[in-house]
Amino acid sequence: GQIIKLEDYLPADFVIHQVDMTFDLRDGHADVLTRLVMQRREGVAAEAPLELDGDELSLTSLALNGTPVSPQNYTVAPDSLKIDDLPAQDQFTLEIGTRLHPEQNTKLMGLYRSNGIWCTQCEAQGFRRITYFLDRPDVLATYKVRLEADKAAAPVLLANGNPVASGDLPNGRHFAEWIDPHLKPSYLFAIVGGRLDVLKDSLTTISGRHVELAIYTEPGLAERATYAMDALKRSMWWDERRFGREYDLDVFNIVAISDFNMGAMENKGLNVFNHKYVLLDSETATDADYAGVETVIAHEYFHNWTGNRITCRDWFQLCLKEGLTVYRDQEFSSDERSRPVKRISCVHTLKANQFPEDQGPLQHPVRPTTYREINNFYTATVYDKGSELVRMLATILGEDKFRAGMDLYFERHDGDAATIEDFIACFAQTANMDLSQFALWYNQAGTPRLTVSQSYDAKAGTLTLNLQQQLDKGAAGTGTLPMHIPVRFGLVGANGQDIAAEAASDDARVSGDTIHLTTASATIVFTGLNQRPLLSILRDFSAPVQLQYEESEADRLALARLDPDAYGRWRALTDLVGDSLADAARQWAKSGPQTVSDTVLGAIVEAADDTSLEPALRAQMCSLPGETEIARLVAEDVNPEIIHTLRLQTLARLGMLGGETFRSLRAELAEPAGEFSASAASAGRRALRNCLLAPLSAAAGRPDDAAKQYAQATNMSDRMAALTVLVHQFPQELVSQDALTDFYNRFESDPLVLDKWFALQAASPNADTLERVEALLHHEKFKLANPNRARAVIGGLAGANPSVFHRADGAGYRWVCGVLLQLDSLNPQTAARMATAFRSWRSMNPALRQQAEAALRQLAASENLSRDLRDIVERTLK
Ligand code: DPP
Ligand code: ZN
Repeated sequence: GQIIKLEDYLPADFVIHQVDMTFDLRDGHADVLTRLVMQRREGVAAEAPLELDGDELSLTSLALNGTPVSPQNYTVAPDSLKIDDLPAQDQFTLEIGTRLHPEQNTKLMGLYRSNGIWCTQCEAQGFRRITYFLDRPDVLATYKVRLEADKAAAPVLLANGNPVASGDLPNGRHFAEWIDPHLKPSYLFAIVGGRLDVLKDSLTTISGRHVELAIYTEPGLAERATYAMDALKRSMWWDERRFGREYDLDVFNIVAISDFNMGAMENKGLNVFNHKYVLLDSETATDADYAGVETVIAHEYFHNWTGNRITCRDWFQLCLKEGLTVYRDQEFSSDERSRPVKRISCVHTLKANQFPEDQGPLQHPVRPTTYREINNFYTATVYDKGSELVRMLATILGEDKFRAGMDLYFERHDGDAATIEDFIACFAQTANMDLSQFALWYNQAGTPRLTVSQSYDAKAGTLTLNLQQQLDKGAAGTGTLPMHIPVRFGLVGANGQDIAAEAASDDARVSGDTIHLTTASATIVFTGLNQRPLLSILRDFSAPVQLQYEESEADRLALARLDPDAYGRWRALTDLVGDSLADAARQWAKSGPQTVSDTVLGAIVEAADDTSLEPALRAQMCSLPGETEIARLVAEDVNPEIIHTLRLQTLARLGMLGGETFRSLRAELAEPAGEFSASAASAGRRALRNCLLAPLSAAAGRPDDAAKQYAQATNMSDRMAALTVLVHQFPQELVSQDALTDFYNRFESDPLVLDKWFALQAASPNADTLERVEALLHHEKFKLANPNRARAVIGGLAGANPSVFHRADGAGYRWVCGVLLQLDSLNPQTAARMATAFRSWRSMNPALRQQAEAALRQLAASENLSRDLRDIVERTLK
């Protein structure tokens, strides 16, 4: 495939002022007529041809200013349309007819049908699968869309913008017309048609605009969008309050779709969602599902300003809208729920998803400079690290200057297709700061190591801190210059309070609770200390770095107990537990079975029981890191089998130590039946209660508690927690099989819940899991073409079942590659995404490395790999 480079960016030769489209939706095909009002851009050579993008298109008509274009004046192929002899200066209209086959579109890009519903997905390059177009984000136009369909098949017809007309047509057909008055790039285009239920509401914006809100679902499910609607309204109000951003159309529509590649899509005024992020109630969804819906609803809504009103100049700038919008949705959740709990869960996600990406063969900077397939750059680095960079900017500037920079960005770039440089320039201006060193964060890939050491001089009453940053060259081969790292910290006294310390040296700037490290190394001396303080370092995870800090077990235990900063307590305990497990796993590989000390596990029991902390935070503190997380900490020559056994044994020991405490906590936290609330506080209590079930069951070595909880569960969080313990810890027991059968019988007709049933079995560490998963592929409810179902089974195994995926005989690797090859022929984007499970193969032990490489090489040797999957496989092998 061809490599696209940022440095080659040039604006298009032509501009598109206006787009008018008519969709004639029929069973079996759809005819699209697109009328473009265009003009050669000033300064472009008069003889330059117009080259439009296409993808698997078939042209049915082509006219210029109303007259058919003669065949010698154009060249057409499924992926391009080139037209010569266009006017040198004047505006012209081009009419392009295309015929589509939505039912056959299993890539789920462009126009397709999901359970009979016509819908579209155009980001990043799906619009070129609908019509020939300048399908690039810097081509902005206003759109008018007319939809025609059979009234019974599609009583609901939606498009971007505001509805302007509708009515009946002969032969049981009808039409609807929509106008989107806002300039937009083609990737934000959307239409939907189908038999849909609707949940309606409305809201008045801060300046008095009345907005009709609607969430459309498949028949019979609208009631399950109640929480999503509530989250939408809260998002709209929050964006007014926090960022001064108001909604700008008369309607805001959301449609929930069963077959969807992404989580959701922010199309202007017509968000299309994976139904997973819309539909829920307490019987079918876990608390994590509720939080996910809230986050994604907010995220897509916030895109209206950060993404839609201000979009990206080119796809290299993806983080301009995604990193910023993730930052905004994280802030929303922090304000709506608990700030430390949200921060901890974001840090957890970043370390689990982005750190391995940064340390492996798929490494790329937050703003990449080359790609072969843009679909493969919707990554944790662009999204989650991208958000961390915005968060650092806010830390460096402080709240007021950050907000002023955002205001300037909205004002200056409204209606633009902008770049990261544009974004940063707004903050440099409002803060009157040179941010060029900060900007390195966007261009240099990799996770810097932040090495910290301290020494206390009792006589002088000083604490000397040395901080060093180092960035190694990784797969991306980008620069390694020192960056601006904001390091938040606290010096904690024995009484559990922060000591106000004076910095004596200005080697690196200390302002308030932040050290600004801008050089490779810096030494800072704090004076006036009459006791050795505990150093609470990198509070709030103020920079996405790998902390290397020789911290004694005693200090970590003390901070886990004393740090007045909740994040700091979690950090100290998590590092203590994680390092202990990683050390034990390394040692085990050399010299046989190891254990984690009771002192460490005792600190977990203490945290679980600390009523000064909110339950959700206690749940975070007392959940052992997962096997993949432990593998990440082990870092090289990983043996997943050892990690699996070590973790299970540690869980059992924790359950023994915590036995009485955990049991009485579980009794206290039990909710009276029938009193379900989805609130963060209730969810936190369930989280704590449920996270204690795993150690208690492991200690007992019996499934009784879990079986009882499963039988008595009145909500999905409790039910899933119990079923997970049964399937993970007691896969062979009859009660576990019975529970799985019961779960299936209860929820057979509910696809979202059934995904959980598939995923859970794929994630079972049992010896016969591969055979079972193979059987699941032939289950009557399995459908490879449905991304959620494919992700449940393939992702359940490759992403959530390390001891089976990394089986010593390589059968796990081969099975995953085999299914990916099948999936690739249907849906390349989803196949490529699942293939990233191999990104850490080089950190495995030599025998596993060999197996993984062999499986990947065999996959790479397949002839018909999509560009998407080939790109991932080849980069992973490099
Ligand atoms: N829909 C995806 C998101 O919101 C891509 N824009 O992140
Ligand atoms: Zn987004």
